[in-house]
Amino acid sequence: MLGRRDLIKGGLGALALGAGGVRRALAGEKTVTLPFAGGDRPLVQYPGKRPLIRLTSRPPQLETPFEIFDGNVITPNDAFFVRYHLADIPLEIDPDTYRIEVKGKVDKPLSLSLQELKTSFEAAEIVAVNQCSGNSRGFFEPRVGGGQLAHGAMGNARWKGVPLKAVLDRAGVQAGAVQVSFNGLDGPVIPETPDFVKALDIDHARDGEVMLAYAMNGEDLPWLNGFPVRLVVPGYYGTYWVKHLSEITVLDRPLANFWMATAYRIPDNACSCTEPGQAPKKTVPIGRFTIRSFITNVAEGQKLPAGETTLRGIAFDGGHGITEVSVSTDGGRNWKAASLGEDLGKYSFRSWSLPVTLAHGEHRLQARAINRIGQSQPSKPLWNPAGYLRNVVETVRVEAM
Ligand SMILES: Nc1nc2c(c(=O)[nH]1)N[C@H]1C(S)=C(S)[C@@H](COP(=O)(O)O)O[C@H]1N2
Ligand SMILES: [Mo]
Repeated sequence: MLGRRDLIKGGLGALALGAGGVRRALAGEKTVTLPFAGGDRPLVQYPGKRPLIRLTSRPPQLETPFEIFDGNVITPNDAFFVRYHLADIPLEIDPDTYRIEVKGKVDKPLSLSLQELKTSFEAAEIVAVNQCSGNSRGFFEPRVGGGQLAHGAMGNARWKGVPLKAVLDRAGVQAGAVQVSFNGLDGPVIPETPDFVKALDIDHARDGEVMLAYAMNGEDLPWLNGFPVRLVVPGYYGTYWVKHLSEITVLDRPLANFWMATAYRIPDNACSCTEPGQAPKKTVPIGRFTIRSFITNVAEGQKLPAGETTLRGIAFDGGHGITEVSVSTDGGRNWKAASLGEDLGKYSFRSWSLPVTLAHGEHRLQARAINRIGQSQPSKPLWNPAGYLRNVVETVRVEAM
C-alpha cells in the first residue's frame, strides 16, 4: 500500500477530488480576468502546485499565470499547467506495484516496474515545451467552442526518462506494425465516454526522442503532470503526452478511436486553416507546434516610463529551432532583431531580449520569430473550428509616460 508519506509527496493526499470537492485557497481566494469576454477565473491551489488559473475542476484544468514565463525559460513544476479530459483521474498510485504494459505486435510483451525503467535502461534528458493544442483558444475571433484558454496552457521542462525506442526494441516490434498507442490510468466517469488513448506512427515512436519521462526538472513528475511516468513527444502538441502511462500497444492498423479520428484534428491544407465559420473539407491529426513568440515582461495596457526599456520574451517552434526573433514597437512597421538567450535545445523555449526606446504615447509592441527552416508567424490570425495552432504575431499595447 501507498504510505502516507508517498501520498503527501506524490499523491493528491487529502484533496477530496473523489468526493467532488476541491480545496480552495482558504482566505481571500483571488481571481484573474483573462483578456477576452468571459475571462474571469479563480486562482486555485492544488497539491504540488502554486495558485493557478482554474478553467474546470472536474477534470482539473489549470493554466499558468502568464507572468511566470518572464525570466523563467524553464517553467517551475509547481506552476506547470494541467489538462485532463476525463474526471476519473488517479488519486493513489503505488510506485512499488505500478507497471507499464508493453503489448500488441511485439515478440516479447513486457510489464515494466518503475524501478526497472529507472535502472535497466540508459536514461536520457531533453528540454522540451509541452503545449495544449487549444492554448490561446480564448483569443479566437470568431470565438470557438472548447476550453477558453489564454496563453498559459504551455510550459517548458527538462524531462528525464527512457527513450520509447529502447523499450520497444526490448519488446521486439513485429513486422507490420504501423502505430503505437498509449493509455494512462485515468478513465471516464460514465462508460459511454471513450477512454483517453492516443497513438503515434511507428517511425515517430521509434525516433529515439519520444520518451517515457519519470522526472521533470530534477524531481519526480508532479502528480497532476502524470506521476510517475508520462510520454514526452518533443515538438508535438500535448495531446500525445499521455500521463500516468500504463499501457503501450503496438498496432498493425491506425488507432481510430474518438481521440484520434474525431478530436484533435486540423484542416488538411497548407495553412491548416479555414475561413472563419467554415468546416474543413478534409482533416488530419494535429502534429507539431506552430512557431510562436511572446513578450513576457510587459502586459497589455501597462503604463511604462518613457525612454529606454528592455523588452524580454520567449519563442519556440515544433523542433526546427528558433534562429531569429524580431521586435516592433510600432505595430509591425519597423522590426529590429533581438538577442537570443541560451540555447537549451531545439524543443525548448528560447529567451530573447532587446532594449528599445519608447517616446511618450501609445505603442503597439510585437515579437515575431523565425525558425531554422524559415517559418515565421502570420500578422493576421488564422482560423480553424477547433481553435488550435494559434500563432499570430501577438500585440501588447502599452503607454509610455
Ligand atoms: N492520461 C492522460 N494524459 C493526458 C491527457 C489526459 O486527459 N489524460 N491530456 C493530454 C493533453 S490534451 C495535454 S495538453 C497534456 C497536458 O499535460 P499537463 O497536464 O502535464 O500539462 O496532457 C496530455 N496527456
Ligand atoms: Mo491538450
